[in-house]
Amino acid sequence: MKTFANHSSRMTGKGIGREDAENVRKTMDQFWEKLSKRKDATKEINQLNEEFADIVEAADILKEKLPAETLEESSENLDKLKLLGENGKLALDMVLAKNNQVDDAYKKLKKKLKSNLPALNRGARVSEKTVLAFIKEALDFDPLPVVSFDVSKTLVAPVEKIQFKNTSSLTTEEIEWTFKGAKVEHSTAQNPKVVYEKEGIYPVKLVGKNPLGKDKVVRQEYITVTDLAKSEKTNLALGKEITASSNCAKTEKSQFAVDGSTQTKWCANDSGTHKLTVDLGGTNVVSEIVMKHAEAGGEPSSSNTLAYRIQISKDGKNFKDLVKVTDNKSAVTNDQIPVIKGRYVRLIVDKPTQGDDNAARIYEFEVMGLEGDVELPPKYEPGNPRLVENAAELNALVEQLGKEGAIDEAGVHSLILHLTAINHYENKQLADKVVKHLESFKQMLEYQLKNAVISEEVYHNLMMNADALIEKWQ
Ligand SMILES: [Ca+2]
Repeated sequence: MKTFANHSSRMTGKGIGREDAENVRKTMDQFWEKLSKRKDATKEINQLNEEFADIVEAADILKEKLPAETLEESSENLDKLKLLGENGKLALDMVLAKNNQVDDAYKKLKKKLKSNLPALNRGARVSEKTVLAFIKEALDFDPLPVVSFDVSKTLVAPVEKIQFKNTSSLTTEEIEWTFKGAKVEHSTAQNPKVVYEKEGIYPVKLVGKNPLGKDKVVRQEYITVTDLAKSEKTNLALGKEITASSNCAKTEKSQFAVDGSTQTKWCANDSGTHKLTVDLGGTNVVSEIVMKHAEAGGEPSSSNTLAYRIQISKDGKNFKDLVKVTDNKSAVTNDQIPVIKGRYVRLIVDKPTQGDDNAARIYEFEVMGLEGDVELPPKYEPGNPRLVENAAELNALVEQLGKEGAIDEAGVHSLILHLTAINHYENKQLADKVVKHLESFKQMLEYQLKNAVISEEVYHNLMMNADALIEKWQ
């Protein structure tokens, strides 16, 4: 048992519990890292168990020893602290059950934890944020890869760089991007920079794997490349007509969300869901929504919008969802959306602040894009490269490239070794084996590209053919 002095360290300032338990956070991060990579996390599991037990014990001891008047004030906080400790332990047990594939125990614990979650999110403020964060992470944990990504822009001019960022789960060990129509169509980098040379609307695919499985995200018509994007994007909402579900005061009306100033805001605090709708005055091209929340106007970060949705409409009646955010903490949000035309853009505030405060505070609502109903480029259609039908044809292609001097003799030899195996499994109709060997054929191509055995052009040609065969057999 730890000393009482240690327990009382959980009482800080006005609240109970530590704002930032840095060491505990570090242990949690190490735990997630090891668990995700299927390494032994016994040390971290023991430390976390001890930490959660310690929180429960601290709450009990404080309740017993505090003078009556202090206790009256903080009794609710102490109950909450205890609940956090108990649920931290539950979360840890749940994750381990999931990881060890004890499905019944996992389902039971998850159900319990989910039903406890509302009580942990509301009521007395306890600043043990670390444990609450851990509980939420535990509920999101999946040993299988979960793939996702962010992008810096969805509307660019030809040859303008786009920065992609892999945001897949820690459990995702290998990734592969496909940028059809881009200058370089394949990448295994975490955060590749991508360039498109020609106008068009392009798809993006990200596949993630680990030894337990794979996941993928495909976004069709995701990147729009047009010469029109050479000029600066405009804030289409600036000074436009805007309406809101309600306003806190005359000086905090909806128009202050589109006046271009972070000194002024729209505030809404009625009981219903807060909404803001801006009329862009005509059909425009929208590609990005920038919002400046409470903190951007100098208020506490706890007042930043936690959850919101953004929708668009051509007629002001039928709206389409563009963005759904459930866990924002930032002062400024920047949501990239695949280019879309519309006239009315609506913000729905699902959770106005980080806590119980129901007032929405939006200092600026910026709808970025191109002015007017301009003509967008056509959807990208890959030219008609002749794709092979089977390993034998791919073999012939490799030999042809060898003859042309595009691949040296040793390079041809190693590729043909793979293709011979693939041909064998094709004949036996063993799809799994065909795909597996095509994957190692692709790895060989990557190795050859890296070692300058083949050019980027040959690499892409063979890669595209290998992918086509994989798609056929999957
Ligand atoms: Ca403003």
